[in-house]
Amino acid sequence: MGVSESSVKRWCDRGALGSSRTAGGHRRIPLHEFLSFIKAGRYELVRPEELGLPVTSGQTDRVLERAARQFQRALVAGDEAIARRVVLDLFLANHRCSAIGDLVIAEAFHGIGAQWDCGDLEVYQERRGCEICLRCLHDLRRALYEPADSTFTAFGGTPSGDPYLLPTTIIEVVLRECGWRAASLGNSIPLTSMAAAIRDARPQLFWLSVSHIPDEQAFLADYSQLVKSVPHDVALVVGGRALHEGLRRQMTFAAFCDDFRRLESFATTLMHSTLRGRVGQQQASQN
Ligand code: B12
Repeated sequence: MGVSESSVKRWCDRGALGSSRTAGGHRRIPLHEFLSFIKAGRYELVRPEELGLPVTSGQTDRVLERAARQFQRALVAGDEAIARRVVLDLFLANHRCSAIGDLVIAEAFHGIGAQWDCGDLEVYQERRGCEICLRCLHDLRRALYEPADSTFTAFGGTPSGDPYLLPTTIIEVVLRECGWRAASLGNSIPLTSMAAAIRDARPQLFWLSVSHIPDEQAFLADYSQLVKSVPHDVALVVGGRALHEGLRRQMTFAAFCDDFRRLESFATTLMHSTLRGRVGQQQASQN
């Protein structure tokens, strides 16, 4: 951070910077606590490489639109350092992960799709770009706080035959940022197996990310079986480019969201209404 050791100790002792003590009496600061402190105080991250993070540019007020173009260029060129720096800078500049997902990552990949369509891109460039992007998302995941309790648990993934990993990985990060204990199960999971995961772990929210459906009739049949097995207290949220209106009309769900910012507001509302419900129950039992 470029500040003195005694300042850091003082912040820790005042509780301004979350820390714990090691057995030897040293202060230990979790990475997510440190990054939230930097974000809240608008401090500069002087030597991010010491923490295994990409070197930031120092320009924290990036405009998302410009960032999307820069991110796309870095992905196409295979420049991982720049791609990771763009994403981390946006995060440190207090942009929500949902906005980074919608306005930078999805935008950059739409651009990559268009370049690929016009024959301006080799297949390897697209695949390499996806790998780099997954590593950028991993950086965000490391930077976020992991809730210790499982009050708000969420998981999800993509159904059989859907190889698209980016949306489900972005959702994990978006929900973690709003305080959910969220985990992506990955891609191409049979819906019967998703039903088993829901039965085993009973999350409050389950997301199904659908970007490609090899056989729509088979998908609808498996989906209706999944819905029958989902308990009423689990919110089933669906989204993804393959869920066109005609298909959605034949499906039942708690919410369809067409981007990550809508998913974030749905998940936040769900958290608040659950908490309100609990307070109401406590008050009723006290009366
Ligand atoms: C990367 C990519 C791939 C990779 C994916 C790798 C990986 N590990 O994820 C691979 C190599 C698998 C692939 C394969 C193919 N692809 Co492809 N692919 C893309 C590309 C470039 C990016 C997709 C992506 O991840 N975008 C990032 C996400 C975040 O954006 P998004 O999908 O738009 O999501 C938005 C919303 O839908 C929403 N959302 C998405 N999911 C969810 C889920 C929930 C719960 C919620 C709430 C919201 C939500 O959030 C986003 C908004 O911000 C797109 C181009 C594009 N325009 O997107 C083509 C694209 C989707 N692919 C295309 C094609 C044609 C193919 C292939 C058929 C190519 C081929 N001939 O083999 C195969 C299909 C193989 C198969 N079995 O499915 C076409 C589809 C055309 C069409 N009309 O459907 C596209 C549009 C490219 C193009 N311009 O032609 N592809």
